[in-house]
Amino acid sequence: MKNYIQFSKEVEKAKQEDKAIVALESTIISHGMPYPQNVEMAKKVEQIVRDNGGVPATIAIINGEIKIGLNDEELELLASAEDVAKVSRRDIAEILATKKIGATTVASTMICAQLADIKFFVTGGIGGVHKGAEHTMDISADLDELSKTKVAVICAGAKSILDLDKTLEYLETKGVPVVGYQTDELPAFFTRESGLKLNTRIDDVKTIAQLAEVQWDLGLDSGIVIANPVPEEDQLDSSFINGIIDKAVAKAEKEGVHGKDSTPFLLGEIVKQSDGKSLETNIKLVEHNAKIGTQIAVEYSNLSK
Ligand code: PSU
Ligand code: MN
Repeated sequence: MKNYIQFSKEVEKAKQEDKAIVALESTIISHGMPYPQNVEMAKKVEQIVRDNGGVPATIAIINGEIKIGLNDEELELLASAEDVAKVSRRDIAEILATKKIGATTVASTMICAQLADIKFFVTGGIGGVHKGAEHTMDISADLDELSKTKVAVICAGAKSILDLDKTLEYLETKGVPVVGYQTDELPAFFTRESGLKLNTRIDDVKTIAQLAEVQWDLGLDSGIVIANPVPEEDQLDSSFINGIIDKAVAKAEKEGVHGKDSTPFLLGEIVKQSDGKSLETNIKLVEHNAKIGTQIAVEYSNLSK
């Protein structure tokens, strides 16, 4: 195979020193948050990974290369350029071959992380089964990726722009372990609770690292969802945020937004309609995921030492 992968200096060094590397996605930067909060968030999250003993590897596709680890200039480009493609599994080859700029989603970040031999990936929320999927068939490619790619994804659950019940059912069907970190419920991104009980709760990071080791030792080559609720003090009032989400979903339907534009449209509407409150919470929960996710990655790398 031709080499499509370009490691940053920091990640290259981390590989040689066998340090815990934590993947980060770029769609959250390019299509998930407004500028300049997006680039500030990206840099802060990288620093949190370092502060917790890991090495951050933000992933994107630039000029025919899969970049594993971005420099400041590349982060700025992803955060502010107008023509950044949203790249899921289906789009990777096109964006590489045509040498465009692409931001990777959960699905494609998992693929690139696996190619780079990185096993832990921190983000905000995963994609899932959209509301009304029984008519539209809009189900994020993130879910199938989780069923077949060996990367653990630390997130705050999924936003209730999605049908969370069906999202959990889909993951169960596909055999993806969903672990609640210090919670019995699937967190609903902006809020700690969704009313949906999880099958697995684990309260310490070491046991989660051990679960990952067993899963992959057995050749159960799927992803793992580690659901880490937003900190208590940062969560939003559920009736406030769900009211905004319902309006955003209705607006998307009225305007005929669909396909890959659907999630970015809904995320943008929520930030606007909440006067930036949702953005503050979004940033806090990603930061918290970076801390817990890095602790898990460090524990995992210690298991084999
Ligand atoms: N949910 C969020 N923020 C995000 C995304 C989802 O709260 O930024 C992004 C992630 O990159 C995720 C993608 O993988 O949206 C899912 O898009 P789709 O539903 O089109 O698969
Ligand atoms: Mn979709």
